[in-house]
Amino acid sequence: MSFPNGFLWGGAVAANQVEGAWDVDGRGMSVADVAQYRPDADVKDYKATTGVSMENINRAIAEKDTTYYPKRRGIDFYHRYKEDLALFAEMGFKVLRLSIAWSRIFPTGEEDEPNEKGLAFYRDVFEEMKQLHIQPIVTLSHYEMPLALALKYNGWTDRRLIDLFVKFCTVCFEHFGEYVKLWLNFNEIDSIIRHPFITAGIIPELCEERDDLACCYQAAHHQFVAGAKVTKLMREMIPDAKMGLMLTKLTTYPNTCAPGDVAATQKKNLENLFYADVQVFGEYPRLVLKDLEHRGIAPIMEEGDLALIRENTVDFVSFSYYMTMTESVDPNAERTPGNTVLGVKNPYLPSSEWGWQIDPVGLRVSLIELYDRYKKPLFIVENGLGMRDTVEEDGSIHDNYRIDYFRKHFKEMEAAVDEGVELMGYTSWAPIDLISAGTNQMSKRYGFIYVDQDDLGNGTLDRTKKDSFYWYQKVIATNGRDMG
Ligand code: BGP
Repeated sequence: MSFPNGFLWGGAVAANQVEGAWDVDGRGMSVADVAQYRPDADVKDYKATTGVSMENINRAIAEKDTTYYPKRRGIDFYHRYKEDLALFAEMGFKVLRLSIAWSRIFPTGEEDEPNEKGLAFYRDVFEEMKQLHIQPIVTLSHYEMPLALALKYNGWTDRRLIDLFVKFCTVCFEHFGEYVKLWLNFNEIDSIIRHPFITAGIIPELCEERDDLACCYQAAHHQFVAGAKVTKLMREMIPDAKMGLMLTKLTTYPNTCAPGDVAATQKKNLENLFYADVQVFGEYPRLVLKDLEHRGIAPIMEEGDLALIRENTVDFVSFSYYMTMTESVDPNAERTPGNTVLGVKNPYLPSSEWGWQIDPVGLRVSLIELYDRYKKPLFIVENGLGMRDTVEEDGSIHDNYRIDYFRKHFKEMEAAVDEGVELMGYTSWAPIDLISAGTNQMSKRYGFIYVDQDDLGNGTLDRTKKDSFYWYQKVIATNGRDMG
């Protein structure tokens, strides 16, 4: 058993969680800059940590300090990218997934001309990666659209966002097409219904005419159309590039073999896969669409939308995988949080402090399900373990729990490849500690590289290699043969 030659091992980050420099070189405010760290919030309640209101957005805009707005400072990748890229290269990375902050290129999303300093930053990053032989895989939209577009249009609920996004992508393809051959459109596109603001700039209280959920499906439709247009554009502008969709793979098992649980589980999984179905098959799945129609929340479509979606499907399927859930019709079943979801607890699985259930076999199940359904190459673009780390007196960090997590997941990945799944690569979330998307904490650490910063931004920002750094280096060097 072995991973294919040329397997793309690496790591994944997002601009809003690492760059910092939120008000530097002409960058505009993004939806990430108003995400507040709330020390008293229950980190297992994702609605409390990701929810927004006009009141707290306005308060955030008036506040220039970064202490409670950690994504404004990130881990200062903006100024330290050379050091970080060198560390990734030392681990042997073949690929790095990163995103381009829309608000660094078009500060409000509506300027006629792009911000030259923003373009220069990414050009420098891609040039440096080229020198280090690290291939980029770039997400065009990763939870960081210009805040101005959320305020003016209520984000992606408005159809005008399609053209604004296409304009941004045109600039990205024009300036970075020579470096970037792997693109992803919308990070975790399915998360619109779970955290509409972060994903699509939707401020629920502005959803006047249609209810919140209808707004979300409308926004998703606009993203499907935009995604199709952008794929078409990419094929014209960079013929040797490939476009992938990006799904939060939320595999759900029936909590029992009671037929009611099985039926409820089936529905959950179809709802999750819906976002990939549209982008791979080029059409809305009949069952989900019917359900949306019954509930009166089906999106309004314009003539030509479905043809565009049909003619411009994606080249590959990428996804994040952290945990699995179960489903039950019993209202009293014990629930547990996952990646911005709440599901029924699985008695067979351990959980992290944040409640996310650890399930390596579920990764194999997910890979096989996705490959069998879509018959497209797959790319795992996020997988990892958020934990608190302890720095020993001598500065070392013994994160055996992280090594154990990855080893178990890699073995299942290998088994899926062995069964015939076409897997292009794997990027861990995240190779370096960064700000949590869901809780805005720094102390929920994912990296092979430790960053000296606490939840309130105290610390030197110095980088230190954890034990897992050397372990992953060995895995990559042996293309997964040595996971010991
Ligand atoms: C995914 C996001 C990432 C990310 C990761 C871990 O949903 O695409 O941006 O951060 O999950 O989540 P968290 O940071 O909340 O632990």
